Amino acid sequence: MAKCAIALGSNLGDSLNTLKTSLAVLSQTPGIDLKATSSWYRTKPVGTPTPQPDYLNGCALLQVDQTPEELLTLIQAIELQFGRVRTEKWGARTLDLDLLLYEDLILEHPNLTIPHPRMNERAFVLIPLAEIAPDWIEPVSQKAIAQLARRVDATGVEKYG
Ligand code: A4P
Ligand code: MG
Repeated sequence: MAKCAIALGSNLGDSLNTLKTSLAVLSQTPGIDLKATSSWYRTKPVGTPTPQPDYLNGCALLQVDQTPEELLTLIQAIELQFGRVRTEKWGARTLDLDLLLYEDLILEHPNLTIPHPRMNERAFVLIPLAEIAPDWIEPVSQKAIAQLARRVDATGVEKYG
């Protein structure tokens, strides 16, 4: 099995319920073990072209039998199951699941980049990820997640609940 980290985000609908239920769906998928879940964070939207509600974000660690491509197909199917409609790029969404890390793999395909290309600048990814995988070395920067998390501005990222 391979170790893998994912990011979860939602800023439409009953976000907390959507995030929790999507994790339950993932953990019930054959070949996937849910190993750890971060706290949830309420975060200010980053880089969105138009104003949007705050997000709820978190991260999870999985052990998987699936390849990265199989995982991408799976998480996209789960996004659709939770009513995600893709309108504008970076639009508000009921559920966004991103593949962050897969072992120490570096992959650049037209539809799949691992590590996630924007994770190293994003406090809403690194702060939850550092809770559950502080020592994981991000293979592009060769830095530990805890170290990357210390470098980002955590303004607008608050623990939820
Ligand atoms: N894709 C390539 N690599 C990956 C990967 N590692 N994981 C492709 C998942 N998908 C990957 O994604 C667009 C395409 O990226 C997919 O078809 C897939 O083939 P999408 O989920 O359809 O669209 P998106 O999420 O709008 O675009 P993208 O580029 O994933 O956006 P981001 O980077 O996820 O940013 N602010 C806060 N506070 N919290 C957030 O969660 N999220 C975004 C979206 C912006 N600002 C945010 C948040
Ligand atoms: Mg996405």
